[in-house]
Amino acid sequence: MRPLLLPLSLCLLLLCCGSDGEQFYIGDRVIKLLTEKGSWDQMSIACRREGGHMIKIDSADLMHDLVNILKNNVWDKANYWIGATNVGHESVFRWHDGSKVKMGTPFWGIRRGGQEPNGNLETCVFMDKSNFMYWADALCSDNFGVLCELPG
Ligand SMILES: [Ca+2]
Repeated sequence: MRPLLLPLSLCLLLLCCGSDGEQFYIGDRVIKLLTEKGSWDQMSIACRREGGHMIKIDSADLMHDLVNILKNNVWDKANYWIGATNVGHESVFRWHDGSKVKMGTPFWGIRRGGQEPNGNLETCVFMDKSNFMYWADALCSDNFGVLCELPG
């Protein structure tokens, strides 16, 4: 029994506590996708636990490369929080460093004829699996995965 038990417990350990993330690189940026789900605040803490912060997507090139990687690895079947929020910033969305989030194409999605962000109460930003990973705002209490950026 013992030789069977050991691999079984190892499997359980991996299921329980093993890596639930995928790390990859875009240029010199180190990005980690966490598949565990939580609120925007919870996943912000999860990124800090990894030693980084929620990803800041400040260029169309980075957005393009990121969406390609998500699609090519079939990681585009889940929603992921990114580091943009307008909590405490009124109508302006900002990144963790206080810089302004770019609006419009090629970042934000368009749905039902309306441009995201579209919600007064929706103040946290995620990459939307149902809209080609373009961004949308959502209630910060929604449960999504997260994209973190780690120090290079
Ligand atoms: Ca929205």
